[in-house]
Amino acid sequence: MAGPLTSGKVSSKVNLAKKTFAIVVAEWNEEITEALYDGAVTCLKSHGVKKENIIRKSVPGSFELSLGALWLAEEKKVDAVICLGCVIQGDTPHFDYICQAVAYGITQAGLKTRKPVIFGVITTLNHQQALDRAGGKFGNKGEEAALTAIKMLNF
Ligand code: DLZ
Repeated sequence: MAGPLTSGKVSSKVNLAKKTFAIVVAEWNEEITEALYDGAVTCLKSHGVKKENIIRKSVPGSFELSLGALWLAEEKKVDAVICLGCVIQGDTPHFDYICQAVAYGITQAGLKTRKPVIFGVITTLNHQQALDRAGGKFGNKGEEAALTAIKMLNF
């Protein structure tokens, strides 16, 4: 099922050539998160964001996205932060703790800094579902996250 942000272009009232985006990428499930990153960068560039105004930082896992995002959002030059991660369910409740913590932490980073901090984290039951959302049959969540950041800057 598609949401309003599936893919494509949004018209921007703000001059995106003057905006700086920070992208935090989790290293866990790297194959997926790198595909999300590619989707986000392609989307930002296609909307006129300059390559030099896209900052990339890596964190070990999705749990660390919140703090990475907070640090970046606190930087004056950063206008929006996009968090990219992929949490795949295992045999233990670990999945639930990470998903809850990262959703809460990313929300807090945005509220504390009053900047858009976008939740581009795939939470799936298996690897195939993640592939489907990282450039597969359900689009690319990284691209959606980038579109969300652009929309929030136009709020
Ligand atoms: C430990 C862990 C596990 C089991 N699974 C994932 C995952 O599916 N996706 C992800 O991004 N990170 C995972 N991690 C790592 C945690 O996010 C975190 O990096 C560690 O618990 C250290 O704080």
